[in-house]
Amino acid sequence: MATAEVVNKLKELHKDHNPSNDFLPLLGTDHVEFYVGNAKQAAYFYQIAFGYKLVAYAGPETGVRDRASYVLQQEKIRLVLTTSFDPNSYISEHVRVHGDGVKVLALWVDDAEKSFQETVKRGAEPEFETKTLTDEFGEVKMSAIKTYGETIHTFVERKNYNGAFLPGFVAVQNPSVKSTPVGLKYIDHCVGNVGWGEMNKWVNFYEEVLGFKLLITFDDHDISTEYTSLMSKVVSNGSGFVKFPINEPAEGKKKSQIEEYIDYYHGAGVQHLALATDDIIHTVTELRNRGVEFLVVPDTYYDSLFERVGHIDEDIQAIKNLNILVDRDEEGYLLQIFTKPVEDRPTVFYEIIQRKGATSFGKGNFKALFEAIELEQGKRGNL
Ligand code: TYF
Ligand code: FE
Repeated sequence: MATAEVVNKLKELHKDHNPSNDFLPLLGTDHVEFYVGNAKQAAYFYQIAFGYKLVAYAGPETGVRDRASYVLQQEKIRLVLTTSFDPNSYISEHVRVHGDGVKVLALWVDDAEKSFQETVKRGAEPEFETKTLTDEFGEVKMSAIKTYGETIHTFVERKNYNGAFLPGFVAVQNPSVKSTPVGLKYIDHCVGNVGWGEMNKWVNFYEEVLGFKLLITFDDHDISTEYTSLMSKVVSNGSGFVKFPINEPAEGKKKSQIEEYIDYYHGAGVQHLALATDDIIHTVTELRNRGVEFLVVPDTYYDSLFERVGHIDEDIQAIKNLNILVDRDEEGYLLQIFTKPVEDRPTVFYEIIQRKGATSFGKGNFKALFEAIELEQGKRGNL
């Protein structure tokens, strides 16, 4: 699809959006929960390297006997890192199979029970029914449904709740790790990788069960290099604030990056979280100084950059030095960069994105980006 079409589609999809007839009005992403082998050390990484602040904790010291959870926040982004002490728990099983990875994409709603009823009625598989959690700071209602792989969507209703995170968590007043934010603001999109031939099934799921709309289709011709290939469709909720691209591997001369992910994650799961900043030069400079590793595109990428995207406000030399990618659509441009996987397994990674009007996903960068990914795949012996 041409960029102009994408932009028009976005406008068309959201212009008639009326929250009162949306059966699943979403207020945004509430949090993303990872199940990990050692939450204490993962929390240190996210505080020091990514600049999150530890805001809440649950564990033995707070009366939770079987696990520890760290809640990290930077502006609107909230990550929860959970580790289990019980080798037979579903959490430990998740870590055994997938390594550290995303279990929960939690959605912030006005009505957790209605969200559960409406989605289950349309075919969602329940994970857990609505439960009410209370403490001295108020009440939170939560329900959950299953999505691709072992990932779940929790619906979180927090009316008048003014605790640090959820009942059961204790606010952390003075974290021992002194973190400095890097300018990350909100989650722009969350991407899932699914198995061969499964993309359309999951796109249908988001359309039929959650009432999302198909926003963009990238076929294997859009997303292929000389060697590898994938397909991707982006679904979005009514307000346009929640966007879930779904990737599946496609046949190429060599192994698709999506297949590599599936092999190491042992199933479908979250591939990347795109985090928005409004000063990508500052954010990426900080992340690099703190040891975060990024994919590398060749210097020749920048030879034709101006021709492709025209004028940009940022200093081109700084963009080139930091290896940031730029793309333009009808509405503006975007700057983006991708980390290497943040696990030993080539599974979860991050995108840092700054939108300057653009509402698209950086299609003009796909070739350079996928070649950069292949370079890493080759180093791992997985190409
Ligand atoms: O989310 C997106 O669509 C872009 C591009 O494996 C992308 O960030 C798509 C697939 C992929 C890596 C990046
Ligand atoms: Fe992305």
